Amino acid sequence: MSELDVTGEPGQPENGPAGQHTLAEILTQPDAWQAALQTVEASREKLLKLWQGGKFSEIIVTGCGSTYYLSLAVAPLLQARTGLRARAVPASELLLFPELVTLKGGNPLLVTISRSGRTTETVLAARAFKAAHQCPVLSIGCYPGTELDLESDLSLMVEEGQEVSVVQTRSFSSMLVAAQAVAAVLGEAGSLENMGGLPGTGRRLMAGEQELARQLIGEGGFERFYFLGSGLQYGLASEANLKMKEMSLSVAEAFHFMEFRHGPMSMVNEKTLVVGLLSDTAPSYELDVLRQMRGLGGHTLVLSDTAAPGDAADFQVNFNSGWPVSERGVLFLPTLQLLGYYRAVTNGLNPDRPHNLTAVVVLDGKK
Ligand code: F1P
Repeated sequence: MSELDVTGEPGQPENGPAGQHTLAEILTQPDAWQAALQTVEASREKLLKLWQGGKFSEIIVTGCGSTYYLSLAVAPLLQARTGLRARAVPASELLLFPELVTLKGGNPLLVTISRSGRTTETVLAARAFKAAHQCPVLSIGCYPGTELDLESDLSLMVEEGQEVSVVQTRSFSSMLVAAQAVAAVLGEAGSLENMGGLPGTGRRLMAGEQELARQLIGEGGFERFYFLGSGLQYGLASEANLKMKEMSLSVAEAFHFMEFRHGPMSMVNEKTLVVGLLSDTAPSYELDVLRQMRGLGGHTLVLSDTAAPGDAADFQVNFNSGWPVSERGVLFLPTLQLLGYYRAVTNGLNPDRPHNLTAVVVLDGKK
């Protein structure tokens, strides 16, 4: 098991080879998934006590940037598992327009997701939410002892997800595994045993994914990147888009599969890579979209559990996990992160130090 360089603060990369920290964090993330499962298992009783004591009317999931996209992946999972309406909103929307998010007289549970636990919008939104609803806050993050941790009624901290890099990779996927485990516990799916195979599967796939991403980016000559994901995958497609932008300053966008036809596909040309995150329940619709994009000259990379037909996939990664997508969503992430990483280094950029970005957005003077 690789040594996880657990650090004090995100976004403090020392000098050295470009992207050394980002690549190390991508490659070691399966170790952090194991820790995420252990963190949730250790808090199972507290989690069930908070849940059973709440009689909640709905679940609001919130974060910023990557952790907002993580919220988009987590909310439908919580809804599917618990049967309760769950909705993802950016923390700034919850902070500035709360009346547009929660129903009056409701009894919502707020789930905050934040690597640092210090993002001002998320901290202020959680504080205002508690004051307005006297409802508990459940937080998922990587850094204990921060404002958000102290603000929360129950915190699930995956310290092994901590990172030196600014961009979220290992932290994102470890918080996703923690959230998937929370959904399993709240949905009374029983033990987390079957998720225990995720780290080993992630390690098994990593070398092949790394080689495919390196070759695809190095030799593909692509200039535009579109990430398509529907259902549980839309949040992950959105995160892939952000990774490509943050690390490589490339033209990238995320869409629901079928939405891509309604205008954005006008952008597809011979220098376009369309990456499809296939679902379990609508693959025929999704593969038809990819076939159509190939017909427009685009190139396609399919990420799926089993092999996709060659007329829809120029390239593909198959996980062969046998698990439902509700439990294997994290397996999409390493390839998506590696695409951004190799695009950045191919462009002569340093993914450890993304242009214009800091690891945490703290708004001065906002309390
Ligand atoms: C949220 C965030 C990241 C973004 C960048 C700046 O941080 O917006 O999503 O990618 O790193 O901060 P956090 O609340 O998850 O710590």
